[in-house]
Amino acid sequence: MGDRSAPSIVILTGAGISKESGLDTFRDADGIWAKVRIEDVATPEAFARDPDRVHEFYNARRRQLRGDGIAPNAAHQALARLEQDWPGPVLLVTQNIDDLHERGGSRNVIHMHGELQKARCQACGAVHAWPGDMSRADSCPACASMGMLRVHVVWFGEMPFEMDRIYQSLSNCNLFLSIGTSGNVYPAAGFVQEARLQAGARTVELNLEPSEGASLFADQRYGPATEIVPAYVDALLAGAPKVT
Ligand code: BV8
Repeated sequence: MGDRSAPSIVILTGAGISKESGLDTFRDADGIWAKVRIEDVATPEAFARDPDRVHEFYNARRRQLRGDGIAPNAAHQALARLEQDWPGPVLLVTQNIDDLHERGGSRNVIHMHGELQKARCQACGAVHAWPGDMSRADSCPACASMGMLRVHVVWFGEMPFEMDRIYQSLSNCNLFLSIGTSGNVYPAAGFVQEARLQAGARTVELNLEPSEGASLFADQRYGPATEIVPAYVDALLAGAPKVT
């Protein structure tokens, strides 16, 4: 793992990889955005307008994530195996705010849209592990300000995290894998172009169905993540397909 002369891989994941672990996606028929409006719960304006509603939305998702029966699946575990056994650098960039990649064994992970079980203080900027419910009655463990904590995620209209590191890795990777994402949300949906045009990388989409950007990928495999991801990782580790 990590021999810089060996081919490097960047992986982008979305909600589809956690679907078979029991977590809803966003845009599928039974998805989150079919139940609540983005404008009411996932924008800074929504939080300013009705913080209790936004806290409740994320408290419910946090309780579900920590609930029984929610665990990493074979797709999460396969990506951890790839990170462990691939001779070159492997970076996992996820749009997911759940912790199933880490619970599946992945270590080199960037949560570009943040993490559900973290709080950020809007007064001092400190970030805290926050496994429980969050409300306006909570004080910041660092500066003691009350009512200034928010969930440490990226809302629409906000800048995603670690964009420089992500673009740096995309601009010199040999293989770009996109897994379980619909390709609707930017800047993540633009990464395939970045990898192709900047690095001349091989680009592969692994998804249940063609995404918005399917035609931008050199290769596609369709099916449930728990089936197609372990199969693709095994083939990759067995030396095929060649990363040319
Ligand atoms: C920004 C955290 C400035 C919170 C999220 C350019 C053009 C148009 C619009 C824009 C643009 N640039 C910016 C915008 C605006 C906006 C945007 O993209 N809007 C969209 C709606 C048009 N983007 C932003 O506001 C971003 N910020 O742009 O800042 C900037 C610009 C340039 C460079 C730097 C900065 C911030 C967006 C982040 C918002 N926060 N999440 C939370 O979770 O509550 S987004 C959230 O939705 C997720 O994190 C994820 O990113 C996105 C959902 O996408 P997916 O994960 O793909 O999920 P989805 O349900 O859509 O699809 C699931 C897929 O899985 C499907 O394809 C399905 O077939 C598949 N699937 C299902 N089951 C399975 C499966 N696959 C395999 N196996 C299965 N079993």
